[in-house]
Amino acid sequence: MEVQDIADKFKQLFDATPLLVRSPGRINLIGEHTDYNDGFVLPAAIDKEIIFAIAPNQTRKARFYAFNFDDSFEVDLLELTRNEKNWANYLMGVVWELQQLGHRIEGFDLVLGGNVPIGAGLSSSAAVECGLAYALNALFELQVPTLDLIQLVQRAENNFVGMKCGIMDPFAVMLGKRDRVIKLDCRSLEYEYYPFEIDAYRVVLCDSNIEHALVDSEYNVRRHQCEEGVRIIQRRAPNVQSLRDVTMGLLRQCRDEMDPLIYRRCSYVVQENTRVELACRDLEVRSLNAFGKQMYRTHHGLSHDYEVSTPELDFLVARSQEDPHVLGARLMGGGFGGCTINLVEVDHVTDFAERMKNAYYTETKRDLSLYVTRIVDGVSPV
Ligand code: GAF
Repeated sequence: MEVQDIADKFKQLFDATPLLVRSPGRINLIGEHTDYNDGFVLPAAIDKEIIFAIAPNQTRKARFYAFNFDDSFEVDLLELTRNEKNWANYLMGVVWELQQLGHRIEGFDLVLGGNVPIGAGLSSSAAVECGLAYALNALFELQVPTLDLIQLVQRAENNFVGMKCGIMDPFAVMLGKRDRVIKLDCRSLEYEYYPFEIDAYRVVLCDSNIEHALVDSEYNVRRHQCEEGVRIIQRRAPNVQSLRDVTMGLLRQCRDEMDPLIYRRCSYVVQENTRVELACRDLEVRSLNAFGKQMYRTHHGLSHDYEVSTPELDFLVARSQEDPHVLGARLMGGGFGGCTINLVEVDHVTDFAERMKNAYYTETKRDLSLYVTRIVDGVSPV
């Protein structure tokens, strides 16, 4: 699907000249399930995008058309409520949160569509939400600063959609930069761009084609388990606000007071925060080998201690680990399905893809989808 397809559809449905905006999906190199623990992450925006065509319609209504689903939805902007058309909730959530900030959103028409796979852990949801937030901000000259838009998108997903996600995804989608990864401190929201110079390698995503469903899933349970861990740790260390403030030494001191399951959840998060720091140092000295090893360690923690993997994702990572042309691999995003992220030698990407597809089919009788990604800029006008 091209930008032109979206623009043509808009013309056909609404007969007006729209503003066009692109909004990318994201990858995360390392730092998984750390964002809602006030920790560190290392994401980037990628060349899978959703295109928006939008124009005011001089009514009180928003009219949406989702190209990928060939489905439409219309709503009175003064009567926004959750709907069984789930895709529309991501859009309404953004409008709702803008209204909560006191902005009057006039009626508008919208066509959206793109190639960010849904449920693959590439944050199609943040791509949809950020694209609309950016587009409405531009269309109605609301002058909401970018950082506020990012936080608003997180609230839209937390409150309207009901998924208690962290800040990483909207941050990467809005502020991604070509050929850079973002080291983000999810507590202070200070961030730094790191050059991601991997000339001889490619970031390859292996999509298990098992759609993750985070809203009703274990994701929110993991959040609560981390919070419970923090409450127990606070009995000894009242200054601790989140797992970000905890060392393995302190956690071990609290071990006897904790359910073993809570201990394992917390120990994963504490170690993952350290891994982000180490991985950034690896990038600074251009040691991609060491960086890749951190990725494997992350996967081990996500699978054994945080328990958000699936047999299929474990299989894919184990296969990558046997391959001398892969530096590192791990499940990416919330887990329970979706993709693995792999650092693969550029000259071996084709062989890698072939081998992984065959092995995955033999093991699971499912098809594997592969995406060789490039790191691009965050949301922008087209
Ligand atoms: C999902 C969430 F939306 C993010 O906020 C983050 O927690 C991620 O899972 C896990 O790192 O993508």
